[in-house]
Amino acid sequence: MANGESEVGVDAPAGGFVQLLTPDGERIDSVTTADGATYSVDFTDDEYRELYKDLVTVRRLDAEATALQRQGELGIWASLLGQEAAQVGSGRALRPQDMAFPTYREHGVLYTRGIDPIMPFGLFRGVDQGGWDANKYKFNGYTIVIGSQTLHATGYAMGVTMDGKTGGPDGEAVIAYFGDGATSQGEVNESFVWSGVFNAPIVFFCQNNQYAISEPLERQTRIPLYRRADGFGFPGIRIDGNDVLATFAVTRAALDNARNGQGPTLIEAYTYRMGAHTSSDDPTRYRIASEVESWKAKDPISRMKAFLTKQQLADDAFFGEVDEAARTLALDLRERVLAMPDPQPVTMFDHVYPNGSPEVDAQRKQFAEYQASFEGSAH
Ligand SMILES: Cc1ncc(C[n+]2csc(CCOP(=O)(O)OP(=O)(O)O)c2C)c(N)n1
Ligand SMILES: [Mg+2]
Repeated sequence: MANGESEVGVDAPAGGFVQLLTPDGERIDSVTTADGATYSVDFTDDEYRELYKDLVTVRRLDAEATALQRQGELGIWASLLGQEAAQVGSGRALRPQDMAFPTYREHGVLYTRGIDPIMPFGLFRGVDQGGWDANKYKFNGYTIVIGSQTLHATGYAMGVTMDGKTGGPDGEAVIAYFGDGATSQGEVNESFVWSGVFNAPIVFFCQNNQYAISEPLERQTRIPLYRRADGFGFPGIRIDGNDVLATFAVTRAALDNARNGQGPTLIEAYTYRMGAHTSSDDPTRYRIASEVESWKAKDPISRMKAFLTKQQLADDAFFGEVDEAARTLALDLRERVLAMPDPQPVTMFDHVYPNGSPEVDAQRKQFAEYQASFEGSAH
């Protein structure tokens, strides 16, 4: 909850969180936090159904990517499984003019920005750098360097103010995505300082999926992450990150506050990484099955399905159509991945500097010779 506490929300951690849809699919009309802000959503029946469709679609394309990685078609994959509501809810809360700075796991946000979902497949296959136009879609390139994008986002947000682009419904706001682990990085804390003192129009959206690879949350912080904002002088709020409605409501309000000159907000989306950190990780080495099971009961998609069913907003025919459309998209992605070329490792030197550098050129030459030494031999 926001600064000042009460135990609210079904299955909430101590201190509570903003929740508008319980794990059983019960709708909570509105939530008022200790600082007096009230959160609610006012969706049409179609908008509720569209949100459900988004959730199912991004889970399906993520599952296809995981399968393709296992079949040797992608070099690695960072799955969003379990984090669909945090990503779809926050992504849909962005207005068209808002700018997003993702990590490497934000395939769901990417999808909500209207980017062709094939793009991250090329990146994780190693054949390109992602390939989307960051300015056209207002969604920057993926970053692997933990926390670095929060500084880029802060600088960009300060620029938005300097360019006079804030204010009113058409004003621009910025969102920076990062994980629980990233909060230990200097960059993230520096971003908090700069955004705070410059009152930058930015929302810090932390997906607390409970792990930084194998490190659990209790090895990362002594206080709930949203309370870190107190020390930097801006509001922090925790939401049920498996609740797409609460995620939408709180993110939309924080972005609108930012665009209207009220400065940054830190949102902690309390969620869970259901899969491995990446396809290179084995989570059974550091967490127990019962923990994963307990989070299955809080699944973001099944609660939305339960809600739609109880409210008679959707029937089996609708759910079947959504599944079929997601399957068709996944098969299309598969075909397009299979048609991609093999990665050429030597291209890793291509984008280090825009105009080249003697040192990198020498490294490229050395690597190309090394590679050529294998040619013709079985490897
Ligand atoms: C600066 C830096 N240090 C270390 C790493 C290695 N690394 C990759 S992912 C990761 C954990 C990140 O955890 P979190 O921020 O919680 O994000 P999540 O992967 O859970 O989404 C680390 C330490 C890195 N990529 N960059
Ligand atoms: Mg994490």
